[in-house]
Amino acid sequence: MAINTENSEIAFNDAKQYIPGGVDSPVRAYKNVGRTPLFISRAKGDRIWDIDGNEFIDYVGSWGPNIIGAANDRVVSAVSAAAQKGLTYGAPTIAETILAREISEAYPAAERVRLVNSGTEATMSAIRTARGATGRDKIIKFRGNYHGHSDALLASAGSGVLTDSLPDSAGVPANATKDTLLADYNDPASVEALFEANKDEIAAVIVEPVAANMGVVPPKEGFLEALRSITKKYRALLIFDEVITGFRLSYGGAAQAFGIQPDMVCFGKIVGGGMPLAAYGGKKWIMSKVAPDGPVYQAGTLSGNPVAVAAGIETLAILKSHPSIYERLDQKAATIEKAFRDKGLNVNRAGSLLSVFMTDEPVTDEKSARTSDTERFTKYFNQMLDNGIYVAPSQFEAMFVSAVHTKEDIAKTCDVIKSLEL
Ligand code: HOZ
Repeated sequence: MAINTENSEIAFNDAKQYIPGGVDSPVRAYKNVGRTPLFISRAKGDRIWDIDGNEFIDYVGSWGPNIIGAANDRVVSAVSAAAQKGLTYGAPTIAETILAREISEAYPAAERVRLVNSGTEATMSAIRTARGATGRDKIIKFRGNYHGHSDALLASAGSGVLTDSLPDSAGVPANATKDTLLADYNDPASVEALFEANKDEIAAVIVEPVAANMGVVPPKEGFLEALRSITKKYRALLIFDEVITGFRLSYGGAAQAFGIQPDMVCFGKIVGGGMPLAAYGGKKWIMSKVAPDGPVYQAGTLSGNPVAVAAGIETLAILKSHPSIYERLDQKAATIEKAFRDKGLNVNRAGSLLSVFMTDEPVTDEKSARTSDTERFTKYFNQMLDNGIYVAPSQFEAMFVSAVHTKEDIAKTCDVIKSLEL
């Protein structure tokens, strides 16, 4: 039976009077799944509640940050303590060095780290730095990989653009993407061909080491290795966008999980512990090009914000002191994966990230992801939601398992999957 969403409906109508589409980020509008978005009143641990009092097991986890659940007590205390001392200074703090050192120690390629406010800022700044460091303008990105909404990276972007079937964004001048070359995910030959056709012109390849914005698409065996060797061969930089995978696939992200170190990396989500914080980093020689050491400009009033930094430090401390979290996340996600398979559904998984695809084709790239039957996905989504399981309202987003999902949560989720009528 459909849950009561009367209050959310009123709130949505009000929001639409002042906010485009009633939301501050498009996928939240539930446009593609044909129902009113749930307006949230609170979230704690493994649960989230809407303003009608409906309670859900939360597998969105704020789209990734909540790996240790929502509003972890230790993180909230750290945030409150920092807030008492001032919300923002616009001046350096010792805490920023502590967080940068922690990131650097977890991730060998991040010899120097700059803290910013969002994943979009991190990827945009990493690209600028890569161009500044190499003196080359062109970059390669993969169709269906999403790296935030900066102009140069909104070409064949996944995530919300894919969800709403937009070709690309209006308002992005052709000139802004003219140096963005597109390759196919999991297809090293398409990358090599671009390098051959653009000799000495390509600054960097940016990739989600596990794609998670066209649904979850793991790299095929050898794909990341090939990117590493092709970029070396053509003296270009390899940038891992670990906004989703960083501190999730392992403490050292996808780089550690797959044993490949890039030249540069972008973080977001978990690194900010639920606060607006992200980071980009790279080898010392590359990051030395960033102002004030070098000529690549990037700045921000709220960069290294003390409250956000406190949340990041505490979240990473919790993850680091509980290394078994990653194995348990894997087991829980594997149990859900099995439930989908037993139901005859097509599922991709990498650690605690999963996506069920409404297609019989193996999903390995954007083209195959697009074969999904989105109407069938809508049926799936509505039945999950109406049975208390909160998942992303899009075929092209991930399901996030957290450290605080209990055995009972997983069992209930599997029961709901078993009962689906698609
Ligand atoms: N498409 C974004 C995640 N990949 C959505 C983020 C949000 O709406 O908060």
